[in-house]
Amino acid sequence: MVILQEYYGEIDGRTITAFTMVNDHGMEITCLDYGCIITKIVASDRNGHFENIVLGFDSIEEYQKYSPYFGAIIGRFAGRIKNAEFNLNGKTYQLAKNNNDNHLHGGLQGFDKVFWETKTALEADSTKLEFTYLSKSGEEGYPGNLLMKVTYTLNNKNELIISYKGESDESTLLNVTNHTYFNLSGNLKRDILNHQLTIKSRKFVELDERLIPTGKILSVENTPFDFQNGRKIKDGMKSGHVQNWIAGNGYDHPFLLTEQQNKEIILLDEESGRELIIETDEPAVVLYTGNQLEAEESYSIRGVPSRNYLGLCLETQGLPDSIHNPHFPSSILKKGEVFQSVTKYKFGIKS
Ligand code: FUC
Repeated sequence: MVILQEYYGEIDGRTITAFTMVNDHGMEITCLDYGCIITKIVASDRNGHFENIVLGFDSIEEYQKYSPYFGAIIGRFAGRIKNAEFNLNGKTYQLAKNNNDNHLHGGLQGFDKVFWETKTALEADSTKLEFTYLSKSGEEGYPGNLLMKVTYTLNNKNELIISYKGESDESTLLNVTNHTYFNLSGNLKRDILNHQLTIKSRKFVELDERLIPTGKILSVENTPFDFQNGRKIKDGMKSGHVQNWIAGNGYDHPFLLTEQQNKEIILLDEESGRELIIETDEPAVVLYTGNQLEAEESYSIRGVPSRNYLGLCLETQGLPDSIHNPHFPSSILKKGEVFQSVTKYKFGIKS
């Protein structure tokens, strides 16, 4: 196992380092000490070809100009908070409005746009990157000084393990995830519409036109949202289901997981044979199928023009806007309590 380090770029005169963890099978993960951004995951297909399977850029300028959160850690709050405000313990907090009148993915300068102090650790069968960030009280409108730790581990079982730990000196909101866009075809050869996805979930969250939860939790039964026995992503593109249409002809929805840490999410690209198994202790996963990737100002992702459905996100997390929906699992982090969660991504070949 090896960890390589190289200069990646600069923001405001501060150097950004790219760290590449390589395991004994040749699998590689590259990430930055800015946003904990995963810029590359290089994994083998069934013929032993190693190719990149995530959306990312080779310069920080492109991230700053174009990135819809490619590969980054999202916080303090993944997903939307309606009207960018909430009430906690009798006090109203105003958050940054960065998605119409709402708050999205932690605000204008969330965890994806800050420097993280980074330590490396090399063990016999794994390599680790430990990222630390102190989010000060008042940042983006949130209360409490919040100390965050995120660890990326790559091991010799071809697993990436992301663990999160957060502690605040005042009660606050915390709902974190990683926003990697996967495309298992390799080097963006094809879009993700033919990827096959299985999710152990019987219920998903209904969204309104602004992609805010209505408060209703719907059954997946007899809808394109039933991934329990696996289905292709393209089923949701022209399904005629109002929820697919609202999302921009695809998926942008939280699914409540019926099982945790037991192969609850499986993504497969039959053509390359690549399979990704995700296990988490979070209550939900947001499936976002890149329905808005075709930006007004066109740009390229390592030479491939950006277009809708070029990548998909599987964001393990709590539910968006939970603070306004008391029947959703809570994302309140109480003063002095420690938040912890772990998500494991196992990269393999379907036999
Ligand atoms: C996802 C979606 C949003 C948004 C963003 C880039 O998580 O939920 O709708 O487009 O990422």
